[in-house]
Amino acid sequence: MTDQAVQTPVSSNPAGHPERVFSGVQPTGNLHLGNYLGAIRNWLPMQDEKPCIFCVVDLHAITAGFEPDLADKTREIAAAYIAAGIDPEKSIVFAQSRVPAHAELAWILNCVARIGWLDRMTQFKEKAGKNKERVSVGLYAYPVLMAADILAYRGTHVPVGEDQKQHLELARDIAQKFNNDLNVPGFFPQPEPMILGPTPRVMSLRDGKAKMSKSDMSDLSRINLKDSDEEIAAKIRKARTDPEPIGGTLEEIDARPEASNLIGIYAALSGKTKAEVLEIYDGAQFSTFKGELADLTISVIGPIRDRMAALLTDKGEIDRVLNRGAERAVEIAMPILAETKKAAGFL
Ligand code: AQP
Repeated sequence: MTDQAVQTPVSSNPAGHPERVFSGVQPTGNLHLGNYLGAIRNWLPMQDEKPCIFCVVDLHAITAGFEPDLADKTREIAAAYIAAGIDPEKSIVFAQSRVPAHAELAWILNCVARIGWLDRMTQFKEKAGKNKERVSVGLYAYPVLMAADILAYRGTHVPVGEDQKQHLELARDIAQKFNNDLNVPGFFPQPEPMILGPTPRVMSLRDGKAKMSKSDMSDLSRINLKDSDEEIAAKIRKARTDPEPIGGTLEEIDARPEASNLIGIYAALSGKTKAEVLEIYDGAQFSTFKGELADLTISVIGPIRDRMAALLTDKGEIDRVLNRGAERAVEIAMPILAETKKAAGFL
């Protein structure tokens, strides 16, 4: 960042604010294996270590256009969290739009973030493509809302997939610039990105150089958490690979993007390292490997999908969980917002 104000090196939490985990998923499209392996699964052990807040970031879901069935998609993500093992008694689970502090803090932080910083965000460039003039202001300002999501709770640890690293760096810069500009050292901690596991970026099954994504036009590019066993097996069978058998060193396999992606997925789902998977399948044809990867994927995703479906038969109960979560979130966020407004000089 070029601004002088953010050059000073500081500890990420000099004021010693209590540790707090914050993360979220937007309710757009279908949740996929990338969301699970890159984010949700890594949240589970954190519940026993620190207070955790897991948000369904529905305000982010409208940046590329209003979502039909937004409320149902929000419930689906909440059900996925719970089905994957998030305990809503322990962790706070809620919808972002139910806590006004996110949007209000985002406005204040919009006045802290610099246009030059946002201009560098690669996700915006990818999503806007050649249509920069026609996409919403919301899509452009999305990373500032993300900073507000975290800082509204003084979040200290943010477990995300690798694609969100740049946005987290921006959130750190915004926090520090607010603290510096208003001369309130340590007011906001600088949230630490936690990018974990052997697959911090799960790639598309159709193109090993593109991220697995909800918005990919091809459903064959991703394993959705809602896919049937047959769909999972068929997508893995059709996944692109190169003609060579599995083998070579880790560096050699990493130079083969599709092969590396499938081995990484196997490693993440089995709890092994990529090197261990390479050793087990050294010399194997992809046809054999894919059959075993499909069985493994079904054994992990199948039970989550079934629990999700069961939870979604009682929308009222999901709404009760989200309402209770929102009440708990408001209790934390509103005093921090009040302090922020005071620091910023509002009446
Ligand atoms: N392919 C991925 N590999 C690893 N982690 C991933 N995440 C997303 N895709 C992958 C992580 O999932 C969390 C929630 O992301 P999100 O859905 O809120 O936004 P996103 O990163 O923009 O995900 P998508 O699937 O690509 O959505 P669309 O297509 O709607 O933009 C984050 O922690 C993210 O890193």
